[in-house]
Formats: sequence, C-alpha cells, structure tokens
Amino acid sequence: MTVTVETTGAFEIPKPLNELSESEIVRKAHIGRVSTEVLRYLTDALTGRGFTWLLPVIFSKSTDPLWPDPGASIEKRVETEIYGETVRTTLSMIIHKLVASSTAYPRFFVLSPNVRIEKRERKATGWHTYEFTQLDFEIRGAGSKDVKRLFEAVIAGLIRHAKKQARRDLTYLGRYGSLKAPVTPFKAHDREDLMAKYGAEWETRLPQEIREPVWVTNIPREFYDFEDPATGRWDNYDLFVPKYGEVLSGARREWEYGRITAKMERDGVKKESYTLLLRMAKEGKLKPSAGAGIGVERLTAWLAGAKHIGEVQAFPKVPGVVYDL
Ligand code: ASN
Repeated sequence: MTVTVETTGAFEIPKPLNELSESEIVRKAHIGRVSTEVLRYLTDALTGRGFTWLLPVIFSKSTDPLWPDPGASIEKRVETEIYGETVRTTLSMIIHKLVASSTAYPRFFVLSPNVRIEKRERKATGWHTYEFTQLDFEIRGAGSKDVKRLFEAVIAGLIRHAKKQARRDLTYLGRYGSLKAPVTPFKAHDREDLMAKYGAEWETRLPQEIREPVWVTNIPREFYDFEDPATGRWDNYDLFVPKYGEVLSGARREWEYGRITAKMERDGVKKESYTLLLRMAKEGKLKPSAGAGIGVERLTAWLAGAKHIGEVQAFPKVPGVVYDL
C-alpha cells in the first residue's frame, strides 16, 4: 500500500516504515530511543513506588463508554461476537481499573492498547491516532492531590532522565535545549475560567499560551469521574503541555451504586453494558480510588518534539488511513 503524503499545512502525515527516506529512518530511530527511555523511566518510577504491573486486555463485555465526553469523536465502536456473546475492543481500561483496584490490586498500572476509531478529520490535528497506548493506573484510597503530586514528580524526573539518557537523540531532534524540567507543583486552572477566557476553543488555545505543564480541573464527562453533588464540581484533572495539549487524563472516582446509576440514567449510558461493575457497587464492593491514564505516544511526542503523534508510532495509525501494518 502506498500512503499518499499529504500536507495539512503544519506537517506531513506520517508514512509507514517501508516508505521512509534514509534521513527519515534516522529520525524515526532517534524517536524510538526517546520512546524507550520514556517507557523505562515510567515503569521504573511506578514499580519503584510499589505499583503492580498488569498486562492489558483487548476484548471485554464492558469498556469505557467515552460518553458524555466533550473531547470524544468516535466514528465507529468495534464490537464482535465470540462464543455467542458480544464483546468490545478496549476504549480504555477504566472499568477494569475500578474492579482491579477494589480487589487484588490496590495500586497498579497497565500499558493498555486503546482502539478509538476517531473521525477522519482528526488526521489533521497531529494529536490523534486510532490505536494508541495508555499507561493507565489506579490507586485505592487516593485523592486528586495524591495523583497530581505523584505525577508532577514523575514528569519532572522523566525529563531529567531523558535529557541524560537520550541526550544524543534529543540533540539530533533539536529538542535538547528547549526541554526543561518543569517547576513543581504545576499551576491548576478551572475549566470554567478557561472557557471564560478563551471560549469554547480553550483546549486548542491553552497549549499555545502556556510555557509549563498545567492541570485543568472540573471537566464534565463520563459517570466514573467524581462529581460533587453539593457543588456540581467535577473532581478530575487533565495535564496539558505547551504547544501540544493534553497528555494525561484522570480523576477521583465514583464508587456508590446510587450515584453511578443516577449518572448513567442522566447520560443515557446503557446499564446492561456494565452489569459486573454495577453488581459490585450494589454489594458495596467498589472502593474509592483515584487514577489517570497517560497517552504514551503523546508524552513521547512532546518530549521528542515530534511533528505528528504518528511519528512516534513504529506503525502509525492516523485517522482515516488504513495501513498494511
Ligand atoms: N484512563 C482515563 C482515566 O483513568 C480514562 C480514559 O481514558 N477515558 O481517567
């Protein structure tokens, strides 16, 4: 297959490995080494802090509804039948995380492939792919502050590590000088204030304005993020990095049966797709937790100064393009 190279104005659409020129292969290899250091550092940082490392799943009866989520743009949901039952490919492992952190794995992470068939127009954002990997983690009994402080330390440590261990690669990529370990704690902005300042386009405007990573809190979305019934505020947090955008998304979680079902009813989420989760909640077996998922390719793209997130993937999955591999 030949992928026609198209320019979107800002960048070329990433090509498959067999179509790269010699200099493009060298660039790809440098990005591959930055990616290796990102994975090495993140997995060491979490296992070193007592996290259990689980392996991912692909097919499940329940997966993330990704609804309502103002940022979601799903063209098609992948469902198939196995052994007479309908299963879905993983949109995110959030449901698995709630169950796992409430039972055998109070503190764990997983490198999880997510399949999200994004609308074609997202090819041009440079920031979406229809398969990507989340480093998804969950901590029983934790709150937002715990997760935010933990990841500020991890991001700052990662940048110091990458500048040391991937110095040659970052220098080749022109990123060594501009990549600075951020000042912690990061600033936090309420989404309502950002809407007042930048309007509905805040998600694209914010990365153009900031010089350091910042948290954005209080974003209305799926039932599993905690919403304070008294104030209506959402106890969730996304991490935005300069020029690129959101690289991490997470929250303190809902765990009470009445609240989860009320939110599902309000949002039109089918309860029959979440039978096991709801049974556990009803029996009081879901425990309070907090966590988040990091887009591994996005985080690497920011570190490496990639032009398109697909450049970070050995086998790019750019919306609208079906590759051989
Ligand atoms: N991984 C995210 C979280 O932990 C959920 C998602 O990807 N939709 O909150």
